[in-house]
Amino acid sequence: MRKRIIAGNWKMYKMMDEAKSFVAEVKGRLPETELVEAVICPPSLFLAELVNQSEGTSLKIGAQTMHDAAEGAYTGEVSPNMLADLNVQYVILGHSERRQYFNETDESVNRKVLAAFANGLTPIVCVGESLEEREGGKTVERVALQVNKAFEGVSADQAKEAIIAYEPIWAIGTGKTATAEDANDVCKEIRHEIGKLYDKNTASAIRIQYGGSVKPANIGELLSMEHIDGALVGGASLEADSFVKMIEVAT
Ligand code: G2H
Repeated sequence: MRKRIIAGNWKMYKMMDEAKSFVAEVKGRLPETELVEAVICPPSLFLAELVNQSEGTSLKIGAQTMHDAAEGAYTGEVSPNMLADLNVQYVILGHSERRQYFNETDESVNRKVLAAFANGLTPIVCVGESLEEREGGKTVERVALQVNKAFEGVSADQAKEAIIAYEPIWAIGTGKTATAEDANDVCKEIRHEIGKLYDKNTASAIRIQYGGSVKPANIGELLSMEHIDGALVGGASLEADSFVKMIEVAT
């Protein structure tokens, strides 16, 4: 059985005090369970503080992006080994906002996925189609291509540990959610693609999240689907109550 994973993607929200209050509140309220992982991905400025604050609890901390190089003249960037050095465990890679506003491509996402594994970080690899691609019947083709490129050079053992987040771009921050059935259909195709790239064991081990306007009211239905193992949550992960509620529903 795959362990569920609910990850909050805070994007560029919160001040340090708010981030610390959130963790202080949430860490005491998370249900004791082996069935669900709870992850918060804050802005990189807060990572060190939140890793320290959540030490010894079940709350895990992830980054929202990183560079693929170990070091270098890359103004403004953080490296995979810097994240690993802080004991950050997860890193979101290839989020559609990174692809749209920061020129990330399937190739750069692949380099980052390889760098994440090389540094002991678990990548949350985001894939998803635009509204135009969905309406043109190109969803599966687009997502399959993203998966194939992202996993180039990744071993089966590594792939088993990876997380894929399926986020249809048209459902991000818009209040529109794909129906649970539609989301499940695409997650099933993603699993199928992993099966073709590797084998059945890898396909059944890899965890696939759905993302895009997930909230306490709809997470239960999404998680009831066979191929949806968790959620990548933006807006609804910013409030402690709502984040804890989603973990409770997942448990
Ligand atoms: C999609 C998601 C989190 P939201 O980007 O990655 O954000 O839940 O606000 O749609």
